Amino acid sequence: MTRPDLILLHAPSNYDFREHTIMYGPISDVIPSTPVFEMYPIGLVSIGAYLEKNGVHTRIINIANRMLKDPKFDVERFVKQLSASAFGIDLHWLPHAHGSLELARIVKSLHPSTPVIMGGLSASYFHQELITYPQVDLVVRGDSTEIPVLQLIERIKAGEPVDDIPNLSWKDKQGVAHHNPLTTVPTSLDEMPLDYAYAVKSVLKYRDLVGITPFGNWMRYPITCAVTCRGCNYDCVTCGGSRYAYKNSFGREKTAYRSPRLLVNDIVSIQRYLNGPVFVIGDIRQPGEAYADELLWAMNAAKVRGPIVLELFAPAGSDFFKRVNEAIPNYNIQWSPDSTDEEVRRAFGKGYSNGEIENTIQSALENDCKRFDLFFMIGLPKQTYRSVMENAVYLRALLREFGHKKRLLPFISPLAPFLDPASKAFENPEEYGYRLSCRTLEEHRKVLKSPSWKYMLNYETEWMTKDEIVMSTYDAALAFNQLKLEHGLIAPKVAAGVEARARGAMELMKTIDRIVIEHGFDCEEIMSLKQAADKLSSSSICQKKELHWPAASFMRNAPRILWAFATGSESRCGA
Ligand code: B12
Repeated sequence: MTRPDLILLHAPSNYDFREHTIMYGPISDVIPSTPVFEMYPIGLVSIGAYLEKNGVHTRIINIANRMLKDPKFDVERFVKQLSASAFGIDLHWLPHAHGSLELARIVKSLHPSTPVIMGGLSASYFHQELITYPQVDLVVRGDSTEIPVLQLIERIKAGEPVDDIPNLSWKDKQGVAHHNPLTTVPTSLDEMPLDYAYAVKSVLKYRDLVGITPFGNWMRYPITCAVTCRGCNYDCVTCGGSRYAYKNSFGREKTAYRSPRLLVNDIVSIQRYLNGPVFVIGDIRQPGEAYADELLWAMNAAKVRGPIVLELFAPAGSDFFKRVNEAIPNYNIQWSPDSTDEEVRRAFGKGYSNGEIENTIQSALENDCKRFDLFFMIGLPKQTYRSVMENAVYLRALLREFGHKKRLLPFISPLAPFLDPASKAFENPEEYGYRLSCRTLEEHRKVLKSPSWKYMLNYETEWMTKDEIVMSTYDAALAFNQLKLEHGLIAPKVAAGVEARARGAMELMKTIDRIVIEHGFDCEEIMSLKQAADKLSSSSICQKKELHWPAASFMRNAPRILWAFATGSESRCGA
């Protein structure tokens, strides 16, 4: 088996999730991962593919998924037998602060002379603090690290100095940290394909399927994504991927895009292997109508027939959906207006009206949109308990109008566990009505060891305490659940399951609070709740499957994968 030059590892959110009682609650109910956030950043595939193309052997190992799949999986034993010129660990999402640092500590203790590299948006934001941890040798900063990582690994392999590599934070022999300028910020993504062929080849090369599996349930639900952009033109107040965040913390002046025809190549290439939905990240109108038109034209020419999910960042009219429908027959929409309270939505940075939301939904449904998912959030500026509950009142009217088509699905979830670092609200909490209880990386690492998601929250607002954020989440979820049941959007059995888990979760949260007041976090009483906490930490605000678009399982895709290999993995869109 080839010895990799670089091994990229992904850690669970809290490394000790298999032993400790952690009532994660609903923090991952509306994403594919479980609460340990076992999904790795898709950028690891991008780095791996770029390095392999340049002759650097790169292997991805999803340690979190291995730990999840096998309760007896011995991380230390496994890591000990690995060999590479360098190890990379993502600290992309801040909820990995505990797991990523712990995994880095284990790697460093078992391979003291092999460099440990960290990267991702949170690693970039906290680079000055991160580099001071003894288990961290190097941090590659920025939203696009393919080029500096390649340079770094080549230098490491050649035993040459790394002191002039862009975007790099490093330590000299005395342990003093240096931070090279963040100058590699590509203005186009045309040199960076998200090449899934790399992942497929890697399975064969390293004979490891579990290790590269993106998340626990992926074999049954093989969803993939295509990335239109890095950066964003919008400025949502709590988003660590907003224009403000990219400009101030990740050195990005302008959003970078991937050309429409190359993006279609990416999608066609994915659909050669898999029949699952492809999530197109970033509103395709963001670079302008001409981009959207060219992309749709190219998708049509390439006969993209599998399910495609498009994101909206702003309202859209009939003309847009008509063009989408003509180009891609199997399309779905995801949109996050976040609140039906216009004042809250405005304070959050989204200026459109409820009337515009209604027109958008109507236009999409009239133009054969297969499913329209509408997302709402809890923990926003100016949002009170009452305003959270009023979302359900408004939605009742909305579903009365559009519900009979059974294609409009609303979801509500909390902004949890963290307000994003680098967001406007994190940088200027008072200005937006936030009170932060954690600022540093170390504070976030520690708080991830809390017994419930209430204690993990790194914020509360002028309008809601942590308790209110938690309880309004479950109350609103119960109301949404009832609405979906009444409109036939979910089966009675599904609704009953969600209701039982939401009520159970509320009780458990209160029990944990009572124990914490009396005995603190680390006690026998908390430990005894582990089973209940694990059970009530998924599908407590909606059933995860409600979010699934139709997909054939990985096994049912196997013939397609073999065929793609037999006929060569390179593919071109018909455009
Ligand atoms: C797409 C997306 C998702 C997808 C995930 C797709 C995936 N597998 O990566 C979904 C919807 C599932 C998701 C979920 C979550 N997300 Co999200 N997501 C995004 C989004 C919109 C785009 C990211 C993107 O396109 N990246 C492009 C790819 C190609 O690059 P990349 O993965 O970032 O990797 C590059 C660099 O980051 C870096 N890098 C990454 N890892 C490593 C490791 C090493 C060693 C090195 C050297 C470099 C490196 O190099 C890579 C290549 O250049 C951003 C917002 C934005 N506009 O950026 C939010 C964003 C990243 N997500 C965010 C959050 C909070 C989450 C959740 C925690 C939310 C939640 N509570 O559920 C979860 C966590 C999921 C999990 N781990 O299970 C925050 C992160 C804030 C922070 N600093 O913590 C962001 C910034 C904004 C937001 N609120 O949505 N997300």
